[in-house]
Amino acid sequence: MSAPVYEVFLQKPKGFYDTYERKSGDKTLMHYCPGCGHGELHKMIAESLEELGVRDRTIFLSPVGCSVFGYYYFDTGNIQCAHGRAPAVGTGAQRSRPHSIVISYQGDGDLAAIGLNEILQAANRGEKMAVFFVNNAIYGMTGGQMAPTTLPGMATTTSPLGRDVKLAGAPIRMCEMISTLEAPVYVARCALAGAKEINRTRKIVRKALETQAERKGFTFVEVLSTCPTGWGINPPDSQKFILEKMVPYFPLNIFVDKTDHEGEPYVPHPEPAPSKIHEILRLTGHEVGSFAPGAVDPRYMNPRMKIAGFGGQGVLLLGLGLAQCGMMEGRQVSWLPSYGPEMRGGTAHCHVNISEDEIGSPLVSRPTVLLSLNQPSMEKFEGQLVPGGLQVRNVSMIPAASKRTDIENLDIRASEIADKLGNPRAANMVMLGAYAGYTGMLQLETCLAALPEIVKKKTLVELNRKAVEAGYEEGKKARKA
Ligand SMILES: Cc1ncc(C[n+]2csc(CCOP(=O)(O)OP(=O)(O)O)c2C)c(N)n1
Ligand code: SF4
Repeated sequence: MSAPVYEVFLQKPKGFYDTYERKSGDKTLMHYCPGCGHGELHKMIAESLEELGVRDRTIFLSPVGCSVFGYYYFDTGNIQCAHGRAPAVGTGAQRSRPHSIVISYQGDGDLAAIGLNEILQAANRGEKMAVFFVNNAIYGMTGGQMAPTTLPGMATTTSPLGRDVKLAGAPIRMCEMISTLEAPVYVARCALAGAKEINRTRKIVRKALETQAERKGFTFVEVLSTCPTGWGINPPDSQKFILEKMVPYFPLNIFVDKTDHEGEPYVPHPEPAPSKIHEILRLTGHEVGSFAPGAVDPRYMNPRMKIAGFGGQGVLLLGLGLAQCGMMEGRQVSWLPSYGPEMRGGTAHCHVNISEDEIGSPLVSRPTVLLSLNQPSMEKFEGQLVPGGLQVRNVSMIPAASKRTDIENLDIRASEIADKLGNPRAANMVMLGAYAGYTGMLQLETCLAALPEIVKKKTLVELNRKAVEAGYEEGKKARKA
């Protein structure tokens, strides 16, 4: 008799990414402490999204708290929200993309303290979103301070003698509070402790997401969850703590279930919204530049740029100019300034994206192009350039050599060129021209046409025009060489 063959599959839910990019070492591990409830709840949500077939139209809102890195795990749309503000962000996301499933995932500090108003208002309006409220009776991420849900007498780092309800009030029961409102269609409390309750939690999670898929209204699921680290209790005993100490105060219940009605039909997004800027501009009757794709070396396409120098060098204006030119040539653009504390003499830098496609974030942390207007900027930022990236250096202000051997350096005596033209402060426009001439990413005509938009003083337009042209020639010469 042959032995039965068993095949055991242990695998991550498909709702998760294969690798978690935040980990430089083991990309398969989450960052949660052993025995933490967050990982378990994440898994239940990811499994349900896959089972319901709605992952591709789900937007996951990460809070501030231990679960802040939700966007590294959930293979969905992701938005990281300011502390407590996820229900407000979710309102915007749901209303602008009504075909989406919006998940607001929040801790007790996030939801019941700083974000208490947001959650009550969203619940009262009956926004179509699934809120998962992780109640671990503590501020986990910041080291175990008292939360609105900390139990009476429970010791935390800010209540070492135990919560005194005379001073701190009694713990807030969120489900009971939300249940008094008219709009919510499903309000439940469950627990991540013991096989029976964990199973029940899985069903409740699924029910909340199903209710969203059927577009029936606002759902609120409070999950009593372990924080072994913050509580100073080992994982098995943490589960006992939930069942013995938390449940008596926070009874497990389905408080509201009004899901027994027809939901709104799922209507897919009518048609893909135009994403290319020239399509959008054409809708408003504007014609845009005639940039010919293919004319630019692919290395220079869709640059993620950082532009840096000292305050007064026109660094932010240079960034604006690049973004303006990109837009006039029919690309998506973003510009994000970063100021030093001083108006003059301090450091300044900005982030610019010029892209054929929609831009996910205006922040550029790994630039493909760096425009360094002075030496401290080069020293500070050239390490961030991706290998093979391009640095345009204003060598009038950078005596030192670049330390990177795996990038391309374009050296331009921008301040001296501008000085000869009449004003060294036009060095920023020399840099713009040089970048355009070297890479071919922006046409000279576009740069010149953009000038009146970016240089507000009419008397300075002529000087800046000459600066752009001079820089462009320098850049083009270097390209040929
Ligand atoms: C506006 C703002 N205030 C305060 C903080 C500090 N902060 C970070 S996480 C956190 C509490 C998180 O606790 P909780 O929501 O219970 O989540 P947990 O870490 O327990 O999962 C606080 C107060 C912040 N990041 N932003
Ligand atoms: S501190 Fe608490 S909530 Fe945060 S990851 Fe660790 S166990 Fe989880």
